[in-house]
Amino acid sequence: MKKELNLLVEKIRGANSIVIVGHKNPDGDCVCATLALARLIELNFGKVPVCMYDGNFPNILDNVPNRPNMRYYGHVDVTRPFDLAFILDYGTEVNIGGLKNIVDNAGYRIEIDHHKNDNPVANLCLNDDAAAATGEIVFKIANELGWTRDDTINDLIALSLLTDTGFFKFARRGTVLRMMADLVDAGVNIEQLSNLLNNKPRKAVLTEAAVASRAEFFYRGRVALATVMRDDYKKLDGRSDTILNLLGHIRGVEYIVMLKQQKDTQTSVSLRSRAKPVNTVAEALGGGGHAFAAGAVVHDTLENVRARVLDLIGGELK
Ligand SMILES: [Mn+2]
Repeated sequence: MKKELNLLVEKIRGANSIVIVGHKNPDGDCVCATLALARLIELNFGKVPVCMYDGNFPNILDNVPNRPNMRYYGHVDVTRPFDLAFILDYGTEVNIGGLKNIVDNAGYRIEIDHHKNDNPVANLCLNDDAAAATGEIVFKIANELGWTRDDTINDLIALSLLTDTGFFKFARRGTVLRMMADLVDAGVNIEQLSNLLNNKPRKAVLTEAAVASRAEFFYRGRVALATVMRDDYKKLDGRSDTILNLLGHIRGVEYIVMLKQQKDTQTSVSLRSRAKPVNTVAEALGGGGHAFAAGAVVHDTLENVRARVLDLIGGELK
């Protein structure tokens, strides 16, 4: 690690232009790790990296520190290649989306990621698939190199840890909790950070509530199924975890399914399970994911996909 970190410092020192990107449709970890790294470089090297994203920027992140520094790539002049590109939290190459050219054209590439990935795109990889968030790796790098941090950086790192672990529900190691303890001692206020994420448009939340209230139940209440029709899908801006969470509160529910009608013949399936792993069901539909949270996008009508999902889950319940 020492050798890699020295190389990282050398590359930052030698670069006149630096870009930091993440995955398409960025989430809390992606956005906050990106902004934290940018601020760390600014504070410790006096250089201001350009932060860019592709896809939709989630409303819940509109109040995170330094949010205005994160720009949609289509609005940035990128005719001149960057000396150095950081690629954060991206998982696999396809997730880089429209930022791919910017990454490819950069003089040198460094990636920092906590996803399993057999085909990294960078020259230097600072990856750790045991880390709970990309922000965890950024924090570790900053500490090992003795970089100065400020309140903005601490808040951003804390936000990346909080969002990617579901406020520590999915924390598998003590490391991430010890980091959070350090951040709280340094002045981070978890309640404040939690509140600043409450920033969804009214129509999105009301639509989520309406969809949840129309849920159907199968197999004696062991399966809850919510359906997002096309008109509602637009109001949700593609994100609707609240629906899954709400249905997960119901006693006796083991599987939660959310179907979204994206187009007439394109239906997205989100699956959550409290019992057996559900990624096998997602894989049978051509998707994948984690053991208890998985999904797929199926090129078929809502009705057909609904029948297939219920059939597959019925098989799991036997
Ligand atoms: Mn992440």
